Amino acid sequence: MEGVGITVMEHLLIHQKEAPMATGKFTRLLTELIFSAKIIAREVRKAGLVDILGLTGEINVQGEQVRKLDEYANRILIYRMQRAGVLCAMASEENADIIEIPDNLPKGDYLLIFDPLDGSSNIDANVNIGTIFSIRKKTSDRAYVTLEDFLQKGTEQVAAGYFLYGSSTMLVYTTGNGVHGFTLDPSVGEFLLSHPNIQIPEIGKIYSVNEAYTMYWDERTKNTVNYFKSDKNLRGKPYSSRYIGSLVADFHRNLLYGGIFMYPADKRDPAKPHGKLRLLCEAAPLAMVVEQAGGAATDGKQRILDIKPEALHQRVPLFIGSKKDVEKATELMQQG
Ligand code: AHM
Ligand code: MG
Repeated sequence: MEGVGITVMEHLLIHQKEAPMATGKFTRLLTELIFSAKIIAREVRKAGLVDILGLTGEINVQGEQVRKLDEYANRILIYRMQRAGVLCAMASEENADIIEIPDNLPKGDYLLIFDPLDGSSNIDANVNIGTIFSIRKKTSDRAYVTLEDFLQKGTEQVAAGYFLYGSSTMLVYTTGNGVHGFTLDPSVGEFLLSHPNIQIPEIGKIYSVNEAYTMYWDERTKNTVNYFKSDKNLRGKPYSSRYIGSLVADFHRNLLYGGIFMYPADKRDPAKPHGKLRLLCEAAPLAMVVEQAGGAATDGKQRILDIKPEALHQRVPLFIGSKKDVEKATELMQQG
């Protein structure tokens, strides 16, 4: 019927046969995650107003409120998801250790890993930011959760996706049966199906990388990036350069338009030889999304989803996006 959209839950029910993991518990998890994201979206919307209206109280005129939004998003997610009754533990980009579910609260078998507010350094400039999530299931028989439960390959994810807080708020996610995008209709407060079965173009038009770090790259990385700027590539002409500096926003644009996002390793900080982005809460969930959309993701050598994490906050180089572009970048990163 005209004017009526399909909600996330309706969509999940329709596709339940294809996604046997979509039990009542998973539905509960997703419902609570969506509610948390709506609260975060509301606060993100207010972030701009804070400076203009000079609101006082918890808010500091230097814009401290804005910087604290990532902390706020983290607290909302932890508080609400701990009470969802379906998780056995969580891990957040903002917390050094795993987050347990208190003994007085009901528990389940799911593990949730998230980056509460990716790209948060951009909030001051009203640039799109987002929440990235990865959902897994505890594989061990132990009653309690250990770090080992989190250190599983990305192939073990049962669902992954992100909320994007932009000119509209979107949810893009996969349960392993394609990628679907939903846009929040603020008038009814529901995410409605707006982008069914997203497919990333096989060859893109865009390359996204922070080129200011060129002097810190090795020759292979320089060659790889140069490939996308030359006319000797798959397109026969240079790709366009687009870099927001907010992974979730850069990723989303490339998912829809086609392209490659690169955050290679660099020699800026010898303590971080593997690039900046985190395997568990950034690279692996986006890798699941991109593969489900027909794209690819590697660390320049191997598939992101096949990397067995060694630490909760492990960083990885990331090459992610259109299949042929990522394959070419991975090939070039092996040469020389
Ligand atoms: P954050 O999770 O602290 O926001 O950091 C990750 C962000 C990504 O969103 C983005 O792709 C990257 O950092 C940008 O880094 P740089 O400024 O080095 O290009
Ligand atoms: Mg991040």
